[in-house]
Amino acid sequence: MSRIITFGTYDVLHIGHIKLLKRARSLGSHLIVGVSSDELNRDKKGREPIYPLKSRLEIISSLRFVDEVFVEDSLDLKVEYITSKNADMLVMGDDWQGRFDHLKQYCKVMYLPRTPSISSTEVIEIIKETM
Ligand code: C2G
Repeated sequence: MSRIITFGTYDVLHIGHIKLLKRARSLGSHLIVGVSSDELNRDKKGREPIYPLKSRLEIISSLRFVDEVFVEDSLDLKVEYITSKNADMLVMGDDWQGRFDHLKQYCKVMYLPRTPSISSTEVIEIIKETM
């Protein structure tokens, strides 16, 4: 059965993350999540994650529909990650639509609709406003 791989920072976990991971897992029999390092998040989002890597790894690996986690150190190592994890399919939210099509020579690539109007950044803003 197929091994699914996906990547993300997964900071300040919210329903959009959960829905993506559940849908990804339902497409196969084993879900592997590459959790972005703190440094990679700084590069991607220009800020430190709220939850440090150790916490984000433990939170994601505690989800019953996640089978394996590892640290994603770079956006440019996907071929290495996909091959070393023997992934059959890469699944990402469609905010990444098209960005990983070049990986179709290594595995299937599927983009799933993002859950609307929620993001870690929005959650952080809402919390700040209610302080
Ligand atoms: N996501 C979603 N709906 C939201 C927010 C996020 O479906 N409302 C999805 C994203 O599309 C992504 C996953 O949840 O597939 C993780 O989101 P982030 O933690 O924001 O990850 P991102 O910064 O997109 O990092 O190598 C790829 C990058 O590491 C992805």
